[in-house]
This record gives sequence, C-alpha cells and structure tokens, in this order.
Amino acid sequence: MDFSYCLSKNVELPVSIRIATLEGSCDRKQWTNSLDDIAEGVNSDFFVTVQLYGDNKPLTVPVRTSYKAFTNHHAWNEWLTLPIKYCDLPSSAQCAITVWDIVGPRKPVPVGGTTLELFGKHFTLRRGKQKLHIWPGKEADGRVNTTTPSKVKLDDDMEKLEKLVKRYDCGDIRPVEWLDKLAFRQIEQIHMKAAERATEMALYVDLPKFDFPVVFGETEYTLPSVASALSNPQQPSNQTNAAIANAMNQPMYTENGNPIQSSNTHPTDNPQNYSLVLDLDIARDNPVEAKHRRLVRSHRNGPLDRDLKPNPKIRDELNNIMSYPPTQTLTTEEKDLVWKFRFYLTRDKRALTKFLKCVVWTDPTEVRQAVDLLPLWVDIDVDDALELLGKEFGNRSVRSYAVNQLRKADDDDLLLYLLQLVQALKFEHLVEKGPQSYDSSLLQFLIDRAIRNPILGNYFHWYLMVECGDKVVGKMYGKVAFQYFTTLLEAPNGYKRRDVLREQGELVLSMSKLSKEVRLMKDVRAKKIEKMRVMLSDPKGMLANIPDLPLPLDPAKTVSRVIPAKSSIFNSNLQPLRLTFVCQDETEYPVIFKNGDDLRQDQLVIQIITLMDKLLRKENLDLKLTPYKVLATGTEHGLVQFIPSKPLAAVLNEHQNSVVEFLKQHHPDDGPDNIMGVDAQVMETYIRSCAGYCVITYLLGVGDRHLDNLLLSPDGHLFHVDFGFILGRDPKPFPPPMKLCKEMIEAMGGANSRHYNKFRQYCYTAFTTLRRNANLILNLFALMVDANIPDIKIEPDKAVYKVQEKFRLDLSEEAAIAYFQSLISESVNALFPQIMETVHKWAQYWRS
Ligand code: 1TT
Repeated sequence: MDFSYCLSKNVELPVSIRIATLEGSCDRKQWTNSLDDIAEGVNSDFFVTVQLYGDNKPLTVPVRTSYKAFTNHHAWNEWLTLPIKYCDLPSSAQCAITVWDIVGPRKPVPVGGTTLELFGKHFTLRRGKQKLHIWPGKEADGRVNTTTPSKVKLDDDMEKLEKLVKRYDCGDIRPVEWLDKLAFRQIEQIHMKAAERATEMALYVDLPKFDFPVVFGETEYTLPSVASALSNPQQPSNQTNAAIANAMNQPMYTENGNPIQSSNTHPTDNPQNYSLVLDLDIARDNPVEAKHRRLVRSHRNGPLDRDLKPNPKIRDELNNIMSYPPTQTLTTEEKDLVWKFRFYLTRDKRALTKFLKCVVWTDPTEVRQAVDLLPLWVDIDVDDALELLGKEFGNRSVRSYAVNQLRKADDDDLLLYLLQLVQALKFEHLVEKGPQSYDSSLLQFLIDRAIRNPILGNYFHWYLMVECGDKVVGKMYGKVAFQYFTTLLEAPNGYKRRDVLREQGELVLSMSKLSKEVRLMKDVRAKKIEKMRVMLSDPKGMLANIPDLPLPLDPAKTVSRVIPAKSSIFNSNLQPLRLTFVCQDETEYPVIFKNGDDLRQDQLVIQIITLMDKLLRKENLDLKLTPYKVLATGTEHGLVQFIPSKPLAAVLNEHQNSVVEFLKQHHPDDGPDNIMGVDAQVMETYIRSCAGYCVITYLLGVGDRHLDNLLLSPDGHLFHVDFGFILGRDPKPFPPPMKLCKEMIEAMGGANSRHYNKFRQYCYTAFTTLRRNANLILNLFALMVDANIPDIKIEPDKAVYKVQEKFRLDLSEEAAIAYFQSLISESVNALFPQIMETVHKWAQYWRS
C-alpha cells in the first residue's frame, strides 16, 4: 500500500505538543532527596519542560507548561508551541520532556524524564496520542543514544511469548491439552508481571494530527502538474475552469485537492487539529485482555471450528446476539462465542456484521482469518452493508465486500442512501494509486453509478460541491470531485454532462447574487418585489432564459425560465426568494431559494422522511406524506421545493379556528359519504398525514413546533416544515414527545371519534413498520456523524442512540405498541384537561 503523504520540509508550522496527563505511581520519596522536603499536606507544584534536540545538540530553548498544583491527579492538558518549524527539523529530532516538582522554595527536582523521537517508522512524523515511559528521578537527556527512551522494550519473556502464541494461533504448534494447560498457567504469570509494569509512571502527550502522514524530506519531489480536466481540451481555457469555480461559488480543485486559485493556506487555524484525520486506528486494547482473548480463541482455533454446531441453548444465545441493534457493543464472552461459531454462522446473513465486530483488527492472524471468511458468507442485506461502511470498519477488504453487496441496490434505492454514502467517503483511506485515481472501491462504485444515471450523477455532484466548501474535509472532497469529472469526461456524452453541471452552477450563482442584492435594497417589501421582478425580466440575465437545464433540486424536471410575476420575497429574516420556474412540459415548479442558511439539516430530515415514506409504501401504507425536495447547493445556500399550502396559524385565523372549515371551503361534500361536510378522500388524507408526521417527528425528535411551521394543503395534506431543531432539541421547555395540537385532533372529531381511532391505528402500523427497519435507519444516521449537521454535532456519539431510544428495541413489538399508545394518549390528554384550572406542561408547549 502506498499512501498519500506530505514532506516535512513543506510544513511551515511550528512544532507543537500537548502535555496531557501523568499516570502511575509517582511517590515523591522516589525523587526527593530529603524527607523534610515533603511538608505534610502541601500539594506539589508539577510542571513540564519540553526541549528539542538533534544530533546531541539542542535545537530550541526549553518551553514549559504553567505551574499547576495537583492533589493526586496530574493533568495539564496544555498545548506547547516550540520555537521551531517542522520544516526545519532534522530526521534525528528528539523531544526531551521532563516533569519537575517544585519542592519548597528551592530549585525544581526532576520527577522523571523521557526522550521521544519525533520521526518514527519510515521517517514518518509521529501523530496523535503517545504514552511515554517516565524514567523516575531522571532529567530527559535528548541524546541520540538516550538513557531516557520513551519506549521500553518488552522483556524477553514477553517477546518470545508473543511469537509463540502467534504460531500457536496459526496452528503451527500442535495442541497437547495437558501440556497446554500448564503452559497457559505459566503465561498467566508472565502476564501478571506485565500488568505490574502498567503501574509504572507514564506521561501522556498528544502530537498534532495532519491530513496526511508527514514524512521527513529535504529532497524536491515534483507534484503532478495542475490538471485541467474540467476544461475541454478542444477549447483550451483557464476561463472554463474559472467559470466553473465561480459558478460553484468555490475554488476549483486539482487532483491533490488543492484549490487552484487560492494561495497556500493552512487547512485550519486551529493548531491542535490541523485537519481531518483519516486514521482508522483501532484503540489499542489492554495487553492482558488481548492475551486472554488470544488464548481463549487459539484453544478453539483450527480446523475443528469448521464443523462446530451449537447446542440449542447456545443457538438461542447466538440468535439473541444476532438480533442486537447495530449500536450494541458485544461483551468479551459474546465476542468469543461468535468467533467460535463463525463457520456455522456463515449461513446467517445477519451474522456477518456481528462477527466482524468480534475481530481484533490489530491482530494479523485474526484479520486474515476474517477476510478469508468473507466469500464464504451468504449475501447480506444492503441495510447491513451500510453498517460496514461506517467509521468502525477500517479494513479495506471488508469495505470492498460491503460495496459489492451494495451493487444489489437499484438506482432508486441508491438515491435514498446517496447522501450517507458520500459521507462514508470520509471513512475510506483514499489511497493514491496513479496520478489521479484514488483506490477506494466505494468511490469507484459511486462514480460508476453516478455516470450511468444522470439523476444520481446530479445529486452526487451537488453533495460533493457542498462538502468541498468544508474547512476540514473540503480538500479530500475536492479530489473526489476531480476524479468524478475526469471519469465523466471519458463517458459518452461526458462533455455535455459536464457543461450541464457547470451551467447549473451558474444558475445557482445568479440566484445567489439576486438574493444578496435583494437583501441589500433599502426599500419596503412590496418595492423590493417589484424591483426583483424587473431584474428577473432582464433578457440578458440567466433566469429569464435558461438553456433548458435540469433543475439541481429535481433533475427530472428541465427548466427554461423563471416567471417574474410568480416570484416574490418571503417576509422572513434572510428574505428567501420564491421563484417559479417553467418546465419543458409547461408545468410550473415553484421553489424557495435561501441564502445565508445552511440547509443540510433540513436536507437530511427530508431525505429520512422520503426513505420512511418508501418503507411504509412497501408495506402498502400510504400516509400521504409531503417529502418536498431540499438541496443544499453550498454551505450557505440551497433550494427547497415549494408546496402550495398554508401554515396552520393562518388556516385557523382565517377559518374560525377550525381546520374543518378550511377543508370544507376547498372540498365541500354534502353527499352521504362526507365527513363533517368535507370530501371523504380529503379527510382521509388529513388523518393519514397527521399520523405519518406524528410518528416521524417523534422518531426524529423534531422540536420547535408551532402553528407556523405546520402546513396544510387545500386537499388535506398536513406536513411539517423547518427542521432547525431535531434529536430532542427544542427552544421551549417540556417538549411533548408527540407533536399534536388540540386543533389537529378536533378536526378529526375529537379524542373519542371514529376518525381519531383510525388515526391511532395508522400511527401504530407506521411505528411498527419503521421499527422493523430500525437497523437501516440507525445505520444511515451513523454514517452522518461527521456530517456538518448542527444537532448531530452537539453530541455525535449520542446521535444514533437518540434515535434508537425512540424505537424501544428493548421491548417486544406488542409492548412497543402499548408504549406508543400511552405516549399518544398522554400527549392528547394534556391538550384536553379534565379540570380546567390545571394546564398541563405539554399543553403549554403550543402557546405562543
Ligand atoms: C421551510 C419550508 C417551507 C420559511 C422558512 C421555513 C421561509 C415546502 C417548503 C416559507 C411558507 C418549501 N416554508 N420554511 C417555510 N418558509 N415550505 O423550511 F422560507 F420563508 F423562510 C413552504 C411550503 O413548501 C413559508 C409558508 C408560510 N410561511 C413561510 Cl406557506
């Protein structure tokens, strides 16, 4: 494998190191010379000095942490910046770190020291967390043949043992039961010795994490020239490039992911974390536990496992494990059990993700065995394949396997997961193979499908464009976008399709410009609308005459112009535009263009609603949802499909506080089938959509609900808009779990009506149907943890759990329904208080 890397001579950043904590027994008697130095009850003041050395000469003056008085836990958590840059380091650079104690008024005494080589294996700069051995009482010497090395070799016993156990694992050593037992007892004892060593002093430090490994280098390496795959070779022009760059409202990228036009900028201004870490290093496990596992597993290793069949009790146990949600971590015993029966389990499609969770990826023997088992496994579901593309699975064979399983998904299904698959690229090692190809099976797969289907290709492009604007991952996605374009140009119609994407970028840019101009106008709204319509009519402007372009928001629709008279400005803060496009088929397509807002959270919610709608329809349940389209076209602008509708607040205001009156006005029916004078179909739509959004907003924890973001269409479709608060977040206290208001229930005929009962039935069916698909939904959320979604970012590790909680997977289906039933009843009861004086906290929620 060859990785992308960067040379140290190109890193013009000061060397920095974070002093985290000192662990282990630091009995002061060990290093203080005289006992009277230890005044009883007086805390010690520890500080740490860091000095760089190269070839036995100091490279810098010492730099130190602040004094800190500690009682027993020593934690500085302080970043130190050294007066030297990475580019000026010799390959022999060492960091001499000493922990000092100030004993009384006298000079500091070394608690201990350690010398760390900055460049490790293959002359690569060490990065991330480091555990450094502290030599008690010694000052770090920073010398080439240091007496205070940061790494101490395992004892000979341990090393020999490691090798032997490995050979035993591989089946090179024939098992002899009685002898092995004795041997294992001995091994246990050696482990105890190792465990004792764990109590020695160690200093934990962190080194900066760069985008790429930083390799020591003074020689000049020539990078591949700045390519211009985006510009048509027949019409050589930097102009094309610049136009696209402008149109996309972001810099264009070279194959190295470097913005073409911008000067050399540092990835972020945060010195502690320079950029995204594509590291999938699995946390090193406790050596004692690791050995235990190896012993347990090696006992039962070898050809014997192949024919192993579980007895009924173990079968139940395994079955139980297989039904765990994807988030569940397995206990050591469960892992050993799954490992033991891995051959038996290859016929269970649910078992592969569980089995792969049991593999210790730092153990090459286990990795080889696991990878060899992949082709023997029965095909797994696409739902589970998505789990294997998550953060936790860093093995390339596993990820390629997952991609191969994904090939089963047709374009419609792939479209449902595309947003997440683009996110999953963050968890791939994008390894450079040739000058412009990145060897990631997921990326190759996505590019291939995006090229085959222009609709997929449209969304793939726009999802990439948004990520390109990101400070941290932008560069990586720049490379991805570059590769997509390069491959697209080789495809039939490639140039034409590239032009389409470029023109879409221009379209977005003109809307963005228009939006900014509108905001800068110093007029009243009516005047602004008037001026905007004039601007829209300008025949030179793109919006009056669009060259038949697929709408980025909905590429199945080809648009040719905007109708000025049917365009206006919303009366909200950022003054979003309402633009009505005319399609090729003469139908109208109204949209909202928002500038100044990040639409990614809304985009995610709508995508999940679209997916849920598909899952429900597959089970023959059409809940008349309105998954209007949302597309973020950048990190601060985007398009939203406009659905003719009215906020519930306005509906109630204009119709004597009654939803029924509104529906009656649009669809009256006096016939025998009517319900409260409303067309039966309209009422049915209303009830179904109320149920659908009740369940979905509950699952997603949608907050900040009020009568202005609950919309109703004249034909009975109720739907929610504006998803600025999700996963339980809410600006108001005591948010009810179900977002139902009094007027919604009243329109059904009240909480005792036949229609209300029907509504509840729809809720239960929807809940259980989605619950059966919980794994898929949870896996999709798991892939979004590093997406820039505000409400996920708050607590990324808890995001998936917040959704999982709602499913109550701990309950049987029957119990889950009962639970859901009680939530609805409680929420609705709160709206209709028995005693008029007491106002339930949940009812309070709907008051403005
Ligand atoms: C949305 C989506 C939305 C305001 C912000 C919050 C806005 C679906 C979708 C407009 C409409 C496009 N409307 N909103 C809503 N709007 N809709 O996130 F954009 F103005 F800032 C509208 C219906 O179609 C809005 C209505 C009433 N008030 C505000 Cl009908």
